[in-house]
Amino acid sequence: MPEQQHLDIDLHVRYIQQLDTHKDDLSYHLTEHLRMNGVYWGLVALCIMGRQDALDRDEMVRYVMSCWDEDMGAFGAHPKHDGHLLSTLSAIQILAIQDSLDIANTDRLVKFLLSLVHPETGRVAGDRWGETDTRFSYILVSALSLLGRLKDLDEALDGKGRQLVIGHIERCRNFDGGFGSDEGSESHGGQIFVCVAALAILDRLDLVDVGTLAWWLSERQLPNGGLNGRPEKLEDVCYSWWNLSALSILGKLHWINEEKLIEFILESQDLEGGGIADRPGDWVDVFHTIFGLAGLSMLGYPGLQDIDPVYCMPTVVTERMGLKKEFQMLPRRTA
Ligand code: GRG
Ligand code: ZN
Repeated sequence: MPEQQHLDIDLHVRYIQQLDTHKDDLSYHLTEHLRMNGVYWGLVALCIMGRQDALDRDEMVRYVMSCWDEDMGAFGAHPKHDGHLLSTLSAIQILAIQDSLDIANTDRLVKFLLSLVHPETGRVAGDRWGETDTRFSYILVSALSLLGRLKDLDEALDGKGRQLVIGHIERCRNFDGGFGSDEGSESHGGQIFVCVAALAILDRLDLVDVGTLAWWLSERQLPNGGLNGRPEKLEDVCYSWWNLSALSILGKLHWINEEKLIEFILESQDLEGGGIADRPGDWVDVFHTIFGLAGLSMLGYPGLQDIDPVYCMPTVVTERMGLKKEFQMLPRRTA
């Protein structure tokens, strides 16, 4: 059997450091709408590798604040972009990790967040234009929790806010124990993470059929060790986050073959330029880099820091903020 590859931390740190240095590339401009998410993914990846300081903290905080959309009371993906829920959660997470959340306009943010809950169905929209998805239910709950303002959800909508949001997530649960993006939508690893993590924050994991869901999630592991997000689909490194974080919250991480998954993630590294791809041999990107590292961290890979599966932030941060919930981590191995 060939010797197992190792995780090249120094190379991946350099890969993340250089992401922002290609400002003349067309692709840099084409991905502007993902810039705030990208900064968050890069920062959390560095934190998992124990190298948070590899990007300048003050410069990052200044960038986040330059994306504030004063009209909307939310953060955009880049300066002058309209505020959106997706970039707003990333901005709040970055500020929290950098211990600078006190400079955000919390009251305006809470108002923006609560305005996105549908007063009858409990569905949550991503912005005022209205596309709804359980992703946004999670973002609402996670952002309010990080801001220390979950109680505002209780008081919203004539005191029915929390129950409305929970009720909608419950209606998105399927016969296979999984969750979809809306009522009647197919179960999918990504939607399962958002629904299970939102219920964990709201202390309503009693609504999850743990045995059935953990079985369905463990069935997502393919013979090559990688996980897919739903039956008959290809394996992809990012499900090492979406599926595994849900298993961690449910206390069933050991229902997958950890050795084979570790091997699959390690094989997806680019050992020349750094970064991790969706599967071995493909182009790397920061999205699969953070989620590959997060998967390795939950699996106890040596030399990595713990990641909180509920918030996708370093556990030291959620502990410091008093937000850490119960979840399972495999014991950290020694090198
Ligand atoms: C804080 C980590 C974090 C997230 C914020 C945006 C969000 C909340 C969650 C996204 C959840 C989600 C739906 C993830 C799935 C992303 C993905 C890999 C989609 C691919 O879907 P398909 O249908 O791929 O293209 P498959 O694998 O089914 O072929
Ligand atoms: Zn992917």
